[in-house]
Amino acid sequence: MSPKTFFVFLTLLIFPLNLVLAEDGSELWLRYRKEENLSRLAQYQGAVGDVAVLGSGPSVDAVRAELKVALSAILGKEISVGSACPSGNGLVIGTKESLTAAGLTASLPDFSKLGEEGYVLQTVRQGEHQYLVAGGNSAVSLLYGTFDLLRRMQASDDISNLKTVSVPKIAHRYLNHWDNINGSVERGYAGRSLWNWQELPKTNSRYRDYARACASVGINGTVLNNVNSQVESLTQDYLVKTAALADVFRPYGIRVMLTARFNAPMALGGLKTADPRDPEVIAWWEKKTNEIYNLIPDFGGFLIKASSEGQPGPQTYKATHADGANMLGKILAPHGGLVMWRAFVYDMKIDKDRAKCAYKEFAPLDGQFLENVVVQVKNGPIDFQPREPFHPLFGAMPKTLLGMELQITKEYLGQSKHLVYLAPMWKEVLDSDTFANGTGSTVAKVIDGTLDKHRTSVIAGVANVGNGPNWCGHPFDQANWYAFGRLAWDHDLTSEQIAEEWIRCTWTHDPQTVRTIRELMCSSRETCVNYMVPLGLAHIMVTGNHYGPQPGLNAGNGSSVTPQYYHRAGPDGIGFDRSSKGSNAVAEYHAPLCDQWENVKTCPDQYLLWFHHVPWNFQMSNGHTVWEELQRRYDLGVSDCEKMEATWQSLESKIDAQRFLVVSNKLKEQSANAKIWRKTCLDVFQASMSGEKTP
Ligand code: BDP
Repeated sequence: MSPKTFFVFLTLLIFPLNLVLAEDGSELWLRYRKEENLSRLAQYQGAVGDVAVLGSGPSVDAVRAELKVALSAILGKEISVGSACPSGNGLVIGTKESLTAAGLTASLPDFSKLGEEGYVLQTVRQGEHQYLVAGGNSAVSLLYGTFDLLRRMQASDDISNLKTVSVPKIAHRYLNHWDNINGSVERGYAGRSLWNWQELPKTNSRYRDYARACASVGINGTVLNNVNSQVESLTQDYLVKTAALADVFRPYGIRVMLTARFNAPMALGGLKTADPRDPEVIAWWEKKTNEIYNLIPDFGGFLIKASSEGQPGPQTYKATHADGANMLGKILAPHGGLVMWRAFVYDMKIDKDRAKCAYKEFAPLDGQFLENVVVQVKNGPIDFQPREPFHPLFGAMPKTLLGMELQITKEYLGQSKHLVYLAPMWKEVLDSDTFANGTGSTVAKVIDGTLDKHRTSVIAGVANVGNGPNWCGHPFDQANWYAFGRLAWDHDLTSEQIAEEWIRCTWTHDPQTVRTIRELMCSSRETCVNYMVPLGLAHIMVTGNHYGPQPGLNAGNGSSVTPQYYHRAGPDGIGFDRSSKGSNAVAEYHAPLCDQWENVKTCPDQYLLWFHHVPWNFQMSNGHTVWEELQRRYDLGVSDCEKMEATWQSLESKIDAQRFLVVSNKLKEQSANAKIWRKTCLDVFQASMSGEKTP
């Protein structure tokens, strides 16, 4: 233990935690520290030392409050935020009308292209004065413009001559909380639920900080409760509590939504059926929906997990997903609400290959869903694995509003113990070409609605926040919340850009340290794939908490829940044959992908064992056999974890002691875990190879 680490350790023992944890991560990326570079500080003082926010209302008040705190901290002196244009140079924030009244719109771009949420951030010269102007068409757009400016200032960027126009590419950018009303969080690794249902409708300051953090990266909606839904959430008592949260979030442009259990008319309404075609069922949902909108006029809609993992659904009544979703869609439409109907279904009676089930159930329904029904599809066809090819539904339902569901909480990627930055994984999916409409039909264009000309668009991220002090468990998991929001706003941003922004706001401006952390983050996902599921393996953490490796558990009984079902290691080889000789899942993809992935010689290494069962002596393109290559990848995963540890140690003098120690300990655990993954998996594969029964 270095002297510095020892000191922190000692202090922690002696003093109560909150006295010494100056940097406990609770401020997220909104730390607002004083600008240390003096010439930059002078520039900032000139540009934003005098501030006016024009207009009034709750969102404008939120802009004022944020600017007051942030600018006072960054400039190191108390800043007051006025409401009339400064007489000299300064920052002016306002909607189009107020900026026009102040005579400031002449040199600004056309506001009609900004929509409701887009903003312009531009340096404007007027007579002898220079103004930095943030403008948009709505009060919430001003909040987005403000957070953009504050991001630049926190990163110590030059703001002397800005000319930015930013419009979100995806309309609905939602978090999905898998929170239960007893305060537990399904797949949550950062403490208990943020929502204190016991105390609500009394609110606390954490709710506002949550809203600030979400708004700062452009997240504009949140589903408060678990997809494995409890009907109690729809009772009047809980709706009043939900309304209290909605009131806190509204100024920050965030709408609330709830999951709804499909059989609620029975469980809550005492009806004998939940058949979506039954008039009494429809009347029950109508009444419930009206009750919700009376309390929450901007309620976003329902998220439904139906006929999946024990959740009730329309199939019980021989109705389809479209019947169920449209019943609710019709009821929500007059209120402006959406139905987000999940496509996470895998009834293995439909197909023995789990990866094919959702496609088979949903693709034939294309064109049957109402306009305000979103079919919410996970990024890959199985379940949030460290690597999967994109879900084939993204290329198969042009007449349906498809939303994408990503998982920010790293259920299968080391949870809050491993450092894994997820932006590269999400970019891989977003940038994948579905070829649905020729070359360039990327998943991003499918879900932002541009490929098939949909009127709206949805992306959802399963949240990783809890009530723990640093919100996300691992200091680096904050980056995943941040990256989700940034990519949802603009999927053209690169993982590196997002990491760089986040590091500069969260850790340091020191160029070498920023570069080192960025490289460490950007390679971390591939490292995780290598020590967990290299070469297209998947679901080696099948049961229970989905944390550690279980390649041999119940091997061989052929059910959907055994790891052996997924990796199929045996004396003849390893991998799941999804070629035309096997399950033919490749056929769910458009040419040229289906041909490329069908052929073991052209299938990329990263998907080899996803699509093919190959003999142990199969020759990889680098000359290794698949067995040698598996060993090499696991070794690489382990050695890259050790490198991460060493790299982090080299930053000790550059990082505040508290967070340095937390990350050091977690990286140590990650390296130890990677070794366990390597040993457990390779032992089981080797045993399978020689036909031994695995434990
Ligand atoms: C799986 C999770 C489970 C979720 C399910 C879902 O293990 O807890 O309920 O996904 O997405 O990954 O519905």
